[in-house]
Amino acid sequence: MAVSAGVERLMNEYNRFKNVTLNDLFDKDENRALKYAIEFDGLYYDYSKNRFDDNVLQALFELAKEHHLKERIEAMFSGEKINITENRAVLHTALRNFSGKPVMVDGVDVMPEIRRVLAKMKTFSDDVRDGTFRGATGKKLKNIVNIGIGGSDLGPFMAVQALQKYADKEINSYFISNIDGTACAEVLNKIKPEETLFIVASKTFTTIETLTNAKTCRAWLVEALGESAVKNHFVALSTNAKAVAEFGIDVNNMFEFWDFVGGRYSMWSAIGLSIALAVGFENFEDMLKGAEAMDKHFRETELEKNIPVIMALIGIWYNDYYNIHRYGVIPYDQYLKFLPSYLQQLDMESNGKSVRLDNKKITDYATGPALFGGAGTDVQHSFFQLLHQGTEPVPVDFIIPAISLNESGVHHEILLANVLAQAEALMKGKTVEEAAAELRAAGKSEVEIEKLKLNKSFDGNRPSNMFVIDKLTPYTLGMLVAMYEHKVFVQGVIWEIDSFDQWGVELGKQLALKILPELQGKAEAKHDSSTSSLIARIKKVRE
Ligand code: G6Q
Repeated sequence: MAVSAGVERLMNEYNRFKNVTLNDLFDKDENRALKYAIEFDGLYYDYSKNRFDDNVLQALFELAKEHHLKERIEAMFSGEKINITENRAVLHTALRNFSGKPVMVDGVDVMPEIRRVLAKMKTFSDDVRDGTFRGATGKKLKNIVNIGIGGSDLGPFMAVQALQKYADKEINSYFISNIDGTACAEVLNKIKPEETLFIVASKTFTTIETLTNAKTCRAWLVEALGESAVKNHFVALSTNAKAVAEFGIDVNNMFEFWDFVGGRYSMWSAIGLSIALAVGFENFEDMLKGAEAMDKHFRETELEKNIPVIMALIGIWYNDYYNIHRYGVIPYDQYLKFLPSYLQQLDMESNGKSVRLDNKKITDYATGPALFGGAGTDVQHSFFQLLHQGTEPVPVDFIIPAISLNESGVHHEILLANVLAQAEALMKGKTVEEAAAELRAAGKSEVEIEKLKLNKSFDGNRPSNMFVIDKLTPYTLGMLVAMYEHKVFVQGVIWEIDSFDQWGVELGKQLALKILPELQGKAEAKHDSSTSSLIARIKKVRE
């Protein structure tokens, strides 16, 4: 984002606007809430509690136009190789394309292959769930263990937790991701081999964590049931048939996807098999349909009414003009507890970059913020102190279903009251005078009031987005996730980075491969003195 006319205009807007508060904006315009809200397919997005006015918004839309956002959106959907450092198309949207229209990559329509794998996933998940496909001893497969990491874990894990209400209660879903042997051991301790299906989920089928965990699980199964049982108990999700065969999984038991599906964008592909097994293929398909609805909205709606575009531009406004490089996502829904960790990868692995598409180092603006979050109301009792009274504001997304999947007594009303209260409190704050008056009304002495009034005041003016979904369903989950995918994409376009590669994860992997034989005593450690002494210290304890 070199200093263009758009950037300059926004800098001027910032200088004009920076001291205007949210309270000022609401006092001035009683229609603000309705003016800055969008309703789409069961999703209500209220973005009025953000620090902008019409002029700021206009300048942000101009910035998007300056970056040819509409054309870039089209380029993504139509299969252009926009992941330039890996020379790949970016077509997670094709995985949820039910329009019947072709999607071309290198002159070939990818849709027939996508439909073929979806049909195979349907047959397989139906067969496992109804007991047509059984374990080697004839037992029903009731434990589903997904072995994968990063993009091959976080999406299915988050979705299976989110859709628990829709899951078959006879099926137990487990996820093994970490190389830490504890991850494997704790799952294997709970299950019986004859009732277990292992899904080895790895796009490349070279990832050390996944292959090591899969080997351990395979050995455990073979020890109990023999080599011939592998075909009934192991399937693979991958783009790499050769490596799957070498590992010892029949390629007939492999569900393919393709290099135009990025790891962290892959839960819509074969990587979603554990979701289909847990909740049934129809629900999995509904999730794809929800995402497709958001895709259509994103692709076809003018920028000014486009939910992911508005989210992205507001994020850019805080990140690059207010210099706030943090961002919170707080679902008020127990089922969405793991959405923030999923979004952490989506956002931070996509936009945590400092090299531009034109191959220049970024030195004069910030890209992706640090994202964190957790489920409300739990997190009100942990990090919300900082959100309310920390020295810097943290823009927050709140997500809440109007109707709970477990409406019982007053629980949901209390939950709803809390999310609305938090957003209001962050925005309005409490002046020192108000705090003093409250203390006075509570009978405190003037000395006590003096001592406490500042601590009990809140600056306010802290922005948030509010997303109200009617109810959490596979469809609304699909919509929400696709919405965040597109938000991340738009920000990448404006920051002029490749949101679809992840070179930043490589250096640590390389060094770990060097350190491993050193720890094992097979090679001599040659590092900086800190790393060398740590290796020596750990070796000594382990001996
Ligand atoms: C995601 C990343 C990364 C990847 C994992 C697992 O976009 O590429 O998180 O998903 O490293 O990779 P494999 O699926 O190849 O094992």
